[in-house]
Amino acid sequence: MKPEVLQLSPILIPEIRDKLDQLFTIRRYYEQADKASYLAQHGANIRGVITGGHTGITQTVMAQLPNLEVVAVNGVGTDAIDLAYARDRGIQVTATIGALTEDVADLAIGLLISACRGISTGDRYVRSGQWATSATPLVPLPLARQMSGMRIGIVGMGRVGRAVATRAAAFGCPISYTDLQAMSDVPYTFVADLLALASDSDALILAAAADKGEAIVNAEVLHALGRDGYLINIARGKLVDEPALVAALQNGQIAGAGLDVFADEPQVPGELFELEQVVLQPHRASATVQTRTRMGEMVVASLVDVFAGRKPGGSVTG
Ligand code: 8YV
Repeated sequence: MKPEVLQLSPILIPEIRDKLDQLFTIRRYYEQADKASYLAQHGANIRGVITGGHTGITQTVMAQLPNLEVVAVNGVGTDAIDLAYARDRGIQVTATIGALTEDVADLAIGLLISACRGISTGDRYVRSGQWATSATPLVPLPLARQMSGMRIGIVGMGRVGRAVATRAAAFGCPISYTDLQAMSDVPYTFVADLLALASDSDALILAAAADKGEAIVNAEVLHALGRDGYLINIARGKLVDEPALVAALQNGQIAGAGLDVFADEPQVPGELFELEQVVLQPHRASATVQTRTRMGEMVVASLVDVFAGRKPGGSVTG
């Protein structure tokens, strides 16, 4: 009998879907209209769960899976899972650690360039036909902000933070960072205080885990970032006080933002739609074929390992 696995969020790579169906009986929870009866029907047989990083799994759902052995996160963030509860029940939680570092860092830099240089604005301008009909076609839009050489402040010097730093360094950007402590193995400037980091940075890039669920980027931090500063978030929306961010952008207290993540996804504050200096993405920093394939392979491997009684790679529960 194949182990039963409850899938909470879709997997888009056909080869991974096939592999999952080959090895396990996959219960596609996310497709069910009546989730409560589906759980009542299948909950007792479920030995594994597949879920996304920012969507996780609630304790209420876990409580209805009495034989659950493993939650395989198709992502790196485990902030949407009660790890203490999982540990208490002996449920292993695994994540695709290392698989998406490069893609997420790429998008952070992409968002920064796009926000500074107004790439989306330029694209909209050309598509709308405005350029062709402009009275001054040689000066189509206001001048942009140079990205090379910007002082970059990185919040969280983990895998993604480091990958962002490597890329930013190639653009000639001086790099500072904050984290719980200084890291002896990186050549960048450690700044313990987030406010001080924000005020010394032209762009603040959020690459931190959000396990504490705290909105560390508040009105004060945004004020410190200042009217020439940009905020880039490829981590978690809940790291930012979103109403304060909207106000800071509307009032010109910061220059712009590049956001892949939001506090209440897929809801995005409508005020942001009106702001040209903001670049928006629907949480897709890891969404490339290459990375999602690697992530899917890691998800499959951790399920296989746990069901075979082996310690899985990427375990976050120890
Ligand atoms: C994914 C993420 O969008 O890794 C994470 O924690 O938030 C993202 O990479 C998500 O996990 C996709 O399932």
